[in-house]
Amino acid sequence: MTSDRQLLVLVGATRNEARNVPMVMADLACARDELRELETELELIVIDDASTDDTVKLLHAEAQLRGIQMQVFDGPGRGLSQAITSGLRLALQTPANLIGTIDFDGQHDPIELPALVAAFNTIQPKPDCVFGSRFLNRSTFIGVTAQRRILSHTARIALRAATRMRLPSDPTTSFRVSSPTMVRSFLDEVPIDDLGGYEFFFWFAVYVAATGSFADVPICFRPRLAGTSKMDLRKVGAAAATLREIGGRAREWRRQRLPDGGFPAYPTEFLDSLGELEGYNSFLVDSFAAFVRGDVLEVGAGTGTVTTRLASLPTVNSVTAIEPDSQRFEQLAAAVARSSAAGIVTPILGTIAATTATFDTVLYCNSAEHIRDLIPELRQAALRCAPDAHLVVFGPAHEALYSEIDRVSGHWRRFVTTRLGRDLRAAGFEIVHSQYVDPVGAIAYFVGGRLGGVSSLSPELLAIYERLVLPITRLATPVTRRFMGKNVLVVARLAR
Ligand SMILES: Nc1nc2c(ncn2[C@@H]2O[C@H](COP(=O)(O)OP(=O)(O)OP(=O)(O)O)[C@@H](O)[C@H]2O)c(=O)[nH]1
Ligand SMILES: [Mg+2]
Repeated sequence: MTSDRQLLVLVGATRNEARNVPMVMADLACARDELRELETELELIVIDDASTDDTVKLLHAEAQLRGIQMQVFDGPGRGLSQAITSGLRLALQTPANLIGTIDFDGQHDPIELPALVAAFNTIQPKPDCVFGSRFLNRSTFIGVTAQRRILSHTARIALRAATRMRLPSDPTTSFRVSSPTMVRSFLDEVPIDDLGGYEFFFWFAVYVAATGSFADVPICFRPRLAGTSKMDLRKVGAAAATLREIGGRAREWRRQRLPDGGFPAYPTEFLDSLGELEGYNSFLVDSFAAFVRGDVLEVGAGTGTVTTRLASLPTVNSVTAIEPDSQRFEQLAAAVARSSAAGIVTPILGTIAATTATFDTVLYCNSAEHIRDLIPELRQAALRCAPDAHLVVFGPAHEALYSEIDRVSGHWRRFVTTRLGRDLRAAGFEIVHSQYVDPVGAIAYFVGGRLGGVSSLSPELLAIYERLVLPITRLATPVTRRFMGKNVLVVARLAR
């Protein structure tokens, strides 16, 4: 291959598609010839998950017959998303200029590949991904049951609502061509190891929309030639359950691409007043006190409001309180010196890198949302966990509550429990406990912060919160702990 030609590596996944393979391969051979007109060579990577029919045998026979460059690998046997991501990892090891995906059930017409590639080559600004869309004016979407059509449209609408972003017109299509750079950055940045079913496809679509540019090309979607669909209700339910999470991640990915996250440079005052709320702080510490014991590392201790309370818990031997901001650290050191906990607490100016010791509890209380790259941080935290240690993360919940207060505070994100769980697993933990805390606070925060445009918490507001909201929210938290609250609490330990 001369250097002015480009290489398209096309990744497909198969499970019992023997009756479709001959025709798909015949069409791929035509596509290969057409692509040569665009100075593009085609190579295939197929990930097969233990097909019990002749899929693999036929793939090899057809590739040889038609002179198609192809490699077939055994998949991890954990569903389509994992099969595709393992194929993409292999594609990244080739000199590919373009990486595509296609179904092997005949629903995508390989003859349309040149149109996808041409769009990729010619559209300006250059897209990071071209999506083969079933929903454009010139698309056709035939041989598909009404239920499947409705499902695809519903997914599209739900994703738009969850992300509040302009997305590709068909974010669940699996017929696409992407730049290797975009594929690599997705695989590096996003914790995908436990994405199930078809989730990879819309996660990647949302990632592209949040971090890069895309183009839509109409396709003629065909009926499945033969065999059976592997889509089922359970997979649809699992995908729907990730909607809130992907919505939050989408906006975080976008924030991470703004200079300084789009946060204002001026410091914030209201955090300090929260520290004066006796009742609020007791409530907060009460919510996770059962998981705190032994030698405690508190990362992002702020001005020490939680630190001194931790030190007074009967289960705690010592507290190492780390704070990276020098002004807050001074207040922290002063608060510790003033308190009866002085002998138990060691304040340190810095980040988690400031200690190499191991602890029985590592706590992030309202600090994980300030850390831009959370998974690398959690991996650092894992290194500081004794074998049976608890990692406790308490932080703001629900992207729908993200308001000006979060922005001026420099919050990269608000959490959902599923998202923290996925990040923690990616960092080597397993989840012990997961819940939402403070539902009434969530409503107050939504009304004040999102609707009312309140951008700082005045002492009067805080006093009202403490007197009226806290007593009710203490009672209501057990009822709403599974789905709603102003905060999340997730406790993990090192995976065994
Ligand atoms: N390796 C692997 N391939 C899979 C798995 N599930 C589905 N596939 C393949 O992925 C492609 C798409 O699967 P389909 O079941 O047709 O999914 P779909 O096209 O979204 O759904 P339908 O419209 O119902 O056909 C086909 O080539 C399947 O063989 C899996 O678990 N492992
Ligand atoms: Mg299909």
